[in-house]
Amino acid sequence: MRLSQFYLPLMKETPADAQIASHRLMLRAGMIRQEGAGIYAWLPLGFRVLKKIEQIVREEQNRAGAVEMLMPTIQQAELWRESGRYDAYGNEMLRIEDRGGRAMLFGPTNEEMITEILRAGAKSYKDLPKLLYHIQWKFRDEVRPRFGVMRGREFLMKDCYSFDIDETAARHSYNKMFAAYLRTFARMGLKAIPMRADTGPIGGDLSHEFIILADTGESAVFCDKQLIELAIPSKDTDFDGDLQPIFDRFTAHYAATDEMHDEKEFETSVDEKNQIAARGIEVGHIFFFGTKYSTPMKATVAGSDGKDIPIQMGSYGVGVSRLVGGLIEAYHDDDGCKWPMAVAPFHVGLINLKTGDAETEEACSKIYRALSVAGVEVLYDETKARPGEKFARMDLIGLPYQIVIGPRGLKDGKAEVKQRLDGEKSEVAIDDVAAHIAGLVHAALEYE
Ligand code: P5A
Repeated sequence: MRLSQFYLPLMKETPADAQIASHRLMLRAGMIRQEGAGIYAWLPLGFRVLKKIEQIVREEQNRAGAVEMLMPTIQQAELWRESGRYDAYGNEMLRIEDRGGRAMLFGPTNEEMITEILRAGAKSYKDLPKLLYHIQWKFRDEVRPRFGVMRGREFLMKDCYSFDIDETAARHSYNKMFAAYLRTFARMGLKAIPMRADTGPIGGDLSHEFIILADTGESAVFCDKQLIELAIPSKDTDFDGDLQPIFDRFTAHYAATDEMHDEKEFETSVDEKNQIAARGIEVGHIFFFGTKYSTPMKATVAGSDGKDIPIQMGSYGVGVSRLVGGLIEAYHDDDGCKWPMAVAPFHVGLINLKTGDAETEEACSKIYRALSVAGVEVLYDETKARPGEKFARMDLIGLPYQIVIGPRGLKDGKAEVKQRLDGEKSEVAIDDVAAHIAGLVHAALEYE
């Protein structure tokens, strides 16, 4: 992509209410634009990161055996009256009336709708188990939308729902999502720790929040340091096999959010040197709530003896849009973002130091084409801006590699390469630079 054709409206001054780094950087780097309280437009650069995150989430859901679908954002109040949540959900629900006076709402979550969908199609115990998910916008009229996309009112969530015949089978579904989440966040470069959590308006009594540690996080959390170093289940994990050992390994150490925290247990079960009392960002939350929805909504299947059995359910959420902010909190410095390769909006930034100079332009075009052919995503700065401005802009948007081409280097047959993550610079022969960088990019995109 040529920068002159892209839309990258950088901001010099950020609004005073942008209190945390990720919010400021997303505005400054032209990733989002605020369109209302807690409502954001995703500008091209931010949109690319959002889509990368979404795709990793999708791949890991599919690997775990979940099946993708898409439910609407607008729901009928009637469904929520069936479960009893229409009134219980309170002011966080955005209620709408259509022209016929029917009560509608913008979905804050989809337990009711998916239960209605499954109840219509699954009749026998042979139709279970099922794991269904979608990636769809939600609306919650939060009291205090803040920190940009971190706590928005409109936000993108992946929500998966499990349907099982009994509690043992439901636990297996829970474990599938538990393991899939460990993989999902690790692939993005995040250490997300599963913690015992409160279930709030979703319900049930088994629940884990996946938390990344960050000083700017909204949750107070307590855990054992050893959790940070545990090995993540690998690509060849058999999701139909026994996943209990994975669950057991990650729940053997103390980890709880504020609401579930037991100070006494924490102090007695965790070595003092391993005690972490910190703040964190909730990037995912999984729930097992049994028949909380299936009983009132009469979602049953016929068992092998012909008797009706209420379906055992769970739900599993990932904050896809929140993760964009969460990733910046984990990966930035004073100059800007430092994207891990897997979620970077482009893999490489190519800087032409002397736009208008025929030789420099030809060298850049050649590298640009070679990288594109090799499947590398390049943002090519061929604008007329001053070099200083180009460097600052590239640092701000934080692409993992920068290739800098100017007449001086060209004379020696050299390109300068900078790695954004550690700031390390090196010189590479101009004829080799495309292949060299393509190799590094492809290696960084590989995962376990
Ligand atoms: C699980 C899936 C649920 O809604 N129902 C379907 C269950 N869980 S949850 O914890 O309430 O939300 C799941 C994840 O969504 C993100 N999230 C938000 N992101 C941005 N702004 C918000 N206001 C917001 N609220 C929730 C979180 O990452 C949460 O873990």
